[in-house]
This record gives sequence, C-alpha cells and structure tokens, in this order.
Amino acid sequence: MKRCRKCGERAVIYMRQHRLALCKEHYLEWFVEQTARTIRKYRMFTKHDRVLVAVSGGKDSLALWDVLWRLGYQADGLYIGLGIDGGIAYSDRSREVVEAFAQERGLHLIVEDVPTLYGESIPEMARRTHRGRGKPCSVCGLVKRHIMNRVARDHGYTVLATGHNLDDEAAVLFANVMTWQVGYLARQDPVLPARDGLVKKVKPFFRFYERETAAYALLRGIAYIYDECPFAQGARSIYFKEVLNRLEEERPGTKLQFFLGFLKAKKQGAFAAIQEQAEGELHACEVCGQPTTAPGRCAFCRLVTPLTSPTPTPSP
Ligand code: Q46
Ligand code: ZN
Ligand code: ZN
Repeated sequence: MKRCRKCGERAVIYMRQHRLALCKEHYLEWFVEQTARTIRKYRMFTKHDRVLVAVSGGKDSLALWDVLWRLGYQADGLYIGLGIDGGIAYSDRSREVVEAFAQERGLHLIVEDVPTLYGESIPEMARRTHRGRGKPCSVCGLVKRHIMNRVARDHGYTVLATGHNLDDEAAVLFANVMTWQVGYLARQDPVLPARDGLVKKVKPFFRFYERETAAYALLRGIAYIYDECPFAQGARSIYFKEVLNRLEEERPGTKLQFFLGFLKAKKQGAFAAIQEQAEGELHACEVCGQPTTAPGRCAFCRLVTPLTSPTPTPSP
C-alpha cells in the first residue's frame, strides 16, 4: 500500500510519471495548486479576466469550473444544447447535470440551445448537409466554436476555457503527426491568443492525465454525466488514445513528454513558417460579423441559413 508523500496516510492515487502518491485531502489540494500554476506559467488569465468555461456535463469541464471557482477567478459557464438523444437522452441529461452544478454553487450559467435557436439539432444539420459520413462531429465542432465565440464576445468575456486534458491533446497531436497535418499542428496550442474578433482560448487542464481529472471529480463528489456522447464511440481519437495508453503503460510519462516536447519545438520555431500562413488575415462574416478566413459568409452561416444563400444573378 502506498502512503501519501505529504502526511503518510493511505494514498488514494499514485501518479507514476511524477512518482507521487497522495491521500484524498492532499490530492485535492495538489490538483487545485497545479491548475493555478499552469494558468500562471502559460499566462492564461488573471483575476481581472472574465472567463467563460464551456461545460458539457462531463468530468473535465465541471472539474475545471469547480477549480476556477475555488481559486477565486471570475468564471461563468456556457452550456450548449446539441439536441443529441442517442437513446440515452444525452443532451437533456447533461443539461440537467450542469444546471444542478451551477445552482449548488451559486454560479452563473448561460445556456444556448441549438434546436431552439436554429430549428434543427446537430444530427439533423449533419444529415441535411451530408457532412461527416454519418457522424455529426464536424458539424458539431463548427457550431460549438461559433456559439462559444459569439457568446464570449456578446457578453464581454475575455477568455474562453475548455476542459481538455493531456490525453485529449496528445491524441489530437498524435493523429495530426501521423497524417502530417502541418496546418493543424501549427494551430494546436493550450493558449491561443485573441485576434481579429476571436476570443482568447485556453486549456488549463492540458497537463493533467485523464485519470487525474476523473479522480479529482470523483473525490470532490462532483455529479457528472458518465456516458460519453453516443457519437464519440469509435472516433479516431479514441483509437489514438488507446495506442498512447499502451506506450504510457510501458514508459510512464510518455504522453506528457510527447506533448511538452511538441510545445517546446513549436516555441523554438519548428512551425513558424506554417504558423504565419495558418494565421492569415480574418474577415468579418457578412451575415453574423464573426471572423472567418474568406470574405463573404462564414461556414456557420452557410450551414444554418442555406435558404437565404444569395441566388446567382442571371446573366443579361
Ligand atoms: S459532442 Fe459533438 Fe463530440 Fe458528440 S457529436 Fe461528436 S463532437 S462526439 S466532443
Ligand atoms: Zn496526505
Ligand atoms: Zn457568419
């Protein structure tokens, strides 16, 4: 049995990559302190910022909101209702969990419901547009990014925070390296500064392993939704997570080294040329005013307002 390094009591977690065992009390304390350090070290935000936390009802995003609240940051939540049922009433249940979480702590939650706002759920939008080969994830990502940025801008938030953990980030990096998606590599970063109407985006949990955020949520007694979105099953990212888990099993610390090594190479300019291209000029969408890479309507407005697309002018 492992003993807590700080007090000698029975440990509830052993983190092999840090060779650190901690009891419940000291683990909760350590987790909050580590988050505060990451926020400071990577200059994510300060107590003067108004932070909007994207909450899905899962363990990572609720744990993040909980920690920011404990640390005394001005952090409000944003829940986006996607209209996903998948036989388990996924969206309805996750909304209830998030609302209960906010209410218990007296926190401010903004709810944006996609079917109410745009007349269609995410799976319906994906079916209508035949995007994503039966999976609505690309439509979902596009809609979520748009809504997050719009809400942040409209309500004067200076930073958008998401609960992505190291397993998420390392899996995305792995997938992008395997296919050499250099544009994506240039843009992947736990801190994306604000630019041209895009609000600053940060991932304060990017150094935590998934089992660490899960342990925090459980030990803290946070009620979260255990089921993943039904469309997450079989996703490519899950395959890459499994491969990385095997590597980690044999060599503890592999994931962390892989991701931190990437950030270091990036800082040294490994992707500088592509970064410049990837960060080309942004234009305001002619319908919604949000930033987009090409002049005209943004991808979101093309998705949700197909019937208002300008009809071609007949030739004389
Ligand atoms: S919520 Fe949306 Fe994920 Fe569900 S539909 Fe796919 S992208 S899996 S984070
Ligand atoms: Zn202890
Ligand atoms: Zn638009």
